[in-house]
Amino acid sequence: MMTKAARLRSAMAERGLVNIMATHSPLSAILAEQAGFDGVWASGFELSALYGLPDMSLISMTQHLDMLRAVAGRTSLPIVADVDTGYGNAINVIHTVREYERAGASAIVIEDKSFPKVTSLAVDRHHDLVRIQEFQGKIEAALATRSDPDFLIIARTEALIAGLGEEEALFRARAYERAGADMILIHSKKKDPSEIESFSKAWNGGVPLVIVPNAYPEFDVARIRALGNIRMVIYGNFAIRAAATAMRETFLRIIADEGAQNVHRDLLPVEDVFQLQGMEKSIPMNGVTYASLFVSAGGKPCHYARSAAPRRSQPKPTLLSTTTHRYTCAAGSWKLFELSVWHHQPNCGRL
Ligand code: SPV
Ligand code: MG
Repeated sequence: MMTKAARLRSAMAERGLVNIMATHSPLSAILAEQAGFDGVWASGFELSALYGLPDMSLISMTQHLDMLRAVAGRTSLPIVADVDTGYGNAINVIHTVREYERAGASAIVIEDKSFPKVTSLAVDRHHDLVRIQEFQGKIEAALATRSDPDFLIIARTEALIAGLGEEEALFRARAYERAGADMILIHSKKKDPSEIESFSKAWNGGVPLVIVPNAYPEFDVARIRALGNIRMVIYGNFAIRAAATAMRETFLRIIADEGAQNVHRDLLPVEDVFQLQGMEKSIPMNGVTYASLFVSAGGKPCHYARSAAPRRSQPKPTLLSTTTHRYTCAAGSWKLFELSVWHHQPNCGRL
């Protein structure tokens, strides 16, 4: 059976370009899968924002891995993990690759900034890069550690982000390819795609490119495809921005309207959330739920009642819950009330 990493590689080979959506939670990954994305990006920026923190190496590897495991448990999509600088030197990278592969990632993106890093899109921030040889060592360590040969090691150069220019970006990208990187991620914070288009045209390496068009969103799939050497596009911060936009608007409307009487019409009905939670897989959502009440006095049955139960009792109904109450009269006699909730699911039978 093909691993998810192998699937991701063959999707790139067959379709020329894969679309990867940023994610910060299992829910956002489920929605990305339903929308038709080819994979999810376990984004450091998104997870930092989810914790209400800046993307400045404040989120630990453990926090990131915990979320990645939760995401892997709820989506069948391959996960491209944003491991920032690899949490330290080449030794840390070895540990990183082992842990991320084990947690369910299909690829890692490791960047040539020095630790601690600051988010690439911040304007007026200084970005330090590590020496080329040092970063080559990290790539080599990652390659030597992966157990699935299809697990992708993507080298990200921040040369344009650091203001070092295209020559340096190309020089670094070539060095990272020589170290064995499967793909090169070239990032830019310029508000138009000119730097990326120019880099892509100048790139004569043998491995394909990855881009993250956060700062230059007008760079659409048609324009990306036209360049011919970009195989992966990561929509890097769109999930958390979409979530924050929706929450802010909803919360403000509830305050302004003095209630949820208007805004609820524009929100997903709770039944849709049940579906996203996979509730129908664990609790019967169709069929008939009914209750039975059994009363006994002094140990002898004296009353039995049942709400609208189905006529046919096959297949057997499922007992969801039973609660028992003992009621003692002043004279000392007692009655036992037993309330049971049953579910009859005609097509699926028992849970
Ligand atoms: C992320 O999503 O964490 C990224 C992309 O690394 S960016 O924030 O644009 O640097
Ligand atoms: Mg990041």
